[in-house]
Amino acid sequence: MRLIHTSDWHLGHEILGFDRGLEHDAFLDWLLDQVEVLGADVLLVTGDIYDSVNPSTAAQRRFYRFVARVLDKVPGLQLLLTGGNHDSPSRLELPADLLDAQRVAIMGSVPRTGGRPDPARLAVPLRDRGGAIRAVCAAIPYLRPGDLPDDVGGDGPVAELHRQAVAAADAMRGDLPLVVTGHLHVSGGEVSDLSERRVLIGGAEVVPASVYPAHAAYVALGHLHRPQQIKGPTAIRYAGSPFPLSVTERDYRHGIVVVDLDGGGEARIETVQAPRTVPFLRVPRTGAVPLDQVEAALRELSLEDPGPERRAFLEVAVRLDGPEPDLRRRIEQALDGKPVRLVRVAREVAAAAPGGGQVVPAELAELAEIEVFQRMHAQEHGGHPPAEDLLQAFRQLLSDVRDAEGREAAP
Ligand SMILES: [Mn+2]
Repeated sequence: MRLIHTSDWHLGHEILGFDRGLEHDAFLDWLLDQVEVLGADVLLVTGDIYDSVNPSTAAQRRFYRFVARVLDKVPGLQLLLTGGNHDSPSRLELPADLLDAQRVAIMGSVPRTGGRPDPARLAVPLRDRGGAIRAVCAAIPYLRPGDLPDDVGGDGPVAELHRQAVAAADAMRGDLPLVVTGHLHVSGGEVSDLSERRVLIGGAEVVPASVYPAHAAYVALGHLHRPQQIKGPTAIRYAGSPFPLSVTERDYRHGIVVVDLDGGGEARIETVQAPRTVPFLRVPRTGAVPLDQVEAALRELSLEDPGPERRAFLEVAVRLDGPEPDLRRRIEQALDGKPVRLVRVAREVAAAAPGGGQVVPAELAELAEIEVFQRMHAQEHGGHPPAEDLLQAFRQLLSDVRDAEGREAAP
């Protein structure tokens, strides 16, 4: 049987106020074709379907319309959706009662039995287009503290949950292949600079690849936006986001993963790159150059205008010797009339830190809280970084605030 694995759509995403709807529509149209052309039996989406727990009606309409179209166009296709940290579990599961449970399974959070999380109910049979069960999935969504069982194994509640979910899937599958999903940061995974790091404070949510059993044929992950394979006891993959969600994701090869499972529990894996609807430009291509050179390069940009929603996104990187209060205005002036959308100005401050030449983001909003704390400490205390116990206290404070906010507030 053939699965298509995709992830981290972030429907409703904006980049500095610029809507990504056109890119989402293009991706979903392309995905629909791929599902049909590649003859997929199951479409697996591993979390962060929406960009926010409270997505716009436009984002929800886009999602529902896609579900309706793909089920209609590809008879017998099964859809398995799992929740991410950006998704509201109950919102994601909301349409489940309107849909044929045999064709659409939605696991927003860990199901509960008698008020307690019941990881055994994460097991979902995967069917081919003829309706025959060909594999079983331990469909593990993003895990919030309330999703976790008591730690009876001694290696933490996350490992315990994986054990229970896999045991339930194993009991259901007999000799059929096992698939496991997750929406988390598995160690070894590469983090992209801006989009994900604010939800990964102090490595608290990093889980070792050893939670996945060697007998799993495929582990389908979401959360990290760079498509990548993870070293571990079996085939473990992040599908990645369908297109760059921040300028730092510009060079990733975004796409989908096509997974063929044979009866013997082996997976054959191939990636298919998705077309890029809107280009991401950077001036200069790498590194940073002085402002006058940036201005000259920007004035030389020669681009046709594809219309407001298709204009390229642009990142500019400037090397500065000192404060340059006019930076933004000068860049905007050099870009006057150009059909591009400026989304980031990175500054390289020559002698700012020991080691020199470090590119620092211009916008406070791009910094993780912990970095702001570290920089403020260095600034206030003669360049000294905060001591480890102080950092630890800061992380604790941060995590308490996050918990109080319901954790989902992260970007
Ligand atoms: Mn995520």
